Amino acid sequence: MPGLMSGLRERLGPAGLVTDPAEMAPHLVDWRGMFRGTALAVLRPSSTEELAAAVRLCAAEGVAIVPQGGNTGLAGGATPLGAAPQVVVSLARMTAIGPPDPIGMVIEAQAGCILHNVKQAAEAAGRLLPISLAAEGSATIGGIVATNAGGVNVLRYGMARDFVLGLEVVLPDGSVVDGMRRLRKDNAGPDWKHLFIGSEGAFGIVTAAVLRLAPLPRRRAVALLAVPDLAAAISLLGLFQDRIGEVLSAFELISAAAMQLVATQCGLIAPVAGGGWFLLVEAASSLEGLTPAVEAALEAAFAAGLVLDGTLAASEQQARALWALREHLTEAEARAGKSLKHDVSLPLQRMGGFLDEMAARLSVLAPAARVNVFGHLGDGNLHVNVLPGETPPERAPAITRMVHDLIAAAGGSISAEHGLGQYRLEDWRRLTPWPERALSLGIKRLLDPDGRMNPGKAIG
Ligand code: FAD
Ligand code: 2HG
Ligand code: ZN
Repeated sequence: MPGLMSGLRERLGPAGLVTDPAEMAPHLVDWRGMFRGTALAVLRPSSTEELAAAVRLCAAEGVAIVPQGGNTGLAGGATPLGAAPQVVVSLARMTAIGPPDPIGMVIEAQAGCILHNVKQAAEAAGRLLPISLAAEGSATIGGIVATNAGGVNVLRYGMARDFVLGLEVVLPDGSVVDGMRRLRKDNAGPDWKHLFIGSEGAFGIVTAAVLRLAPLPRRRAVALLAVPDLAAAISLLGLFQDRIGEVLSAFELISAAAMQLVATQCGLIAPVAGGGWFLLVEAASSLEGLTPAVEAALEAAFAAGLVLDGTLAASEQQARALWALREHLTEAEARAGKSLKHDVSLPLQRMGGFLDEMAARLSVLAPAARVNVFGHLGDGNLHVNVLPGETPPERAPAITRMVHDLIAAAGGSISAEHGLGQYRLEDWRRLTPWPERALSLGIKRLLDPDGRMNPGKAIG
């Protein structure tokens, strides 16, 4: 398509159009190397206007668009399929961060900003952007919004959706919708921004966001606890909700197997004697009574026989070391081999039954496989990842189908926080009842009638 390429080159300049195969290569594969595709080019616009002009040129030629942020997604959403002519649009050059407003409690950022940098800017003004995940050094605001990312603080603060006050988006026809309002209250018309939050690039391209900030807690208490079983972990969640619920900011579950992987693959050793499960618990507040309140809750937990062993970090350095165990779980798993990821949520009371049934079925389907479970227990979200070992690769789809079928039967979700991408689309089709699927497909048709936004991902 020489006409399109010369138009794009003219509009984006040499820094904005990448066609060299070596330079394009990292944009055509996800970070785990699970999904690969092809594209005509990688576009790197430096402004919303440039991006919109490029989208119009693509629309005129019927070329599909795959938005890409930090490429840390875990569902293949940012990897082009290459079935139809398509370009990757990287937001990497759109990185402006506005000055935080500490009284209005907002910050503005372009879509290509790294999450960590926006958090730092907020913290410099004494405020918190409470979206926290191990990939925050690479994940971008556009990707965070487009996946409605979760992370380790959802229990207290909510998902990305809860922090988006305003959005700017480029629609598939190249028109720009400027909704960068800084309002907590805005009932003037439908709140269309929520269609784009979590839409994984299937409706349009997010170019900037106004994000709500929270007060920055000046103190935190971080504990690592070993518990005998999942029932004890769930009871402990109730105990902490009763006693320190207002300040509970993370309640993370780590299986003994996952902790073992962090030790063997990353050399990080838990300072607590193992039970079946570990919990990483964080409470945060600026109020002085935080640590005594957490200590009292821990005493009650030990007295109730819910905890086998535990440690409360005595310094910020120790707190960071405990968090490092949690933050290395994905890396440790990746070092152990290519796993089958299952990012599920389900009602807490059904979690134990689901895990038992899943283990039983897996032992028949893939006896050589190992399960690596961890997750955000406080949100009912488990990462039930399967390391296949010597299992024949052709059995992978059956394993994932089995896990997703059990989740559907338990009234859960097959994508709690990572999105459908290309990885879960088929199972979403299979498991979503028609009226609900028809609704999603109708919205897709309305916003992207030619089906050129991230085809084969998220919706279809
Ligand atoms: P990408 O991977 O580039 O893209 C993700 C999706 O968003 C794709 O469908 C893409 O097309 C679309 N997209 C990207 N930018 C835009 C845009 N500007 N406009 C429209 N669509 C766009 N996720 C969680 O929810 N919770 C976690 O705790 C968590 N932890 C992680 C830990 C590790 C170590 C890793 C590697 C990943 C983790 N993730 C987690 C997944 C991932 O980091 C998030 O999904 C993140 O939001 C992706 O951001 P990104 O900029 O890398 O997006
Ligand atoms: C996390 O909770 C992320 O750390 C990644 O959502 C989960 O690696 C995974 O499966
Ligand atoms: Zn997670």
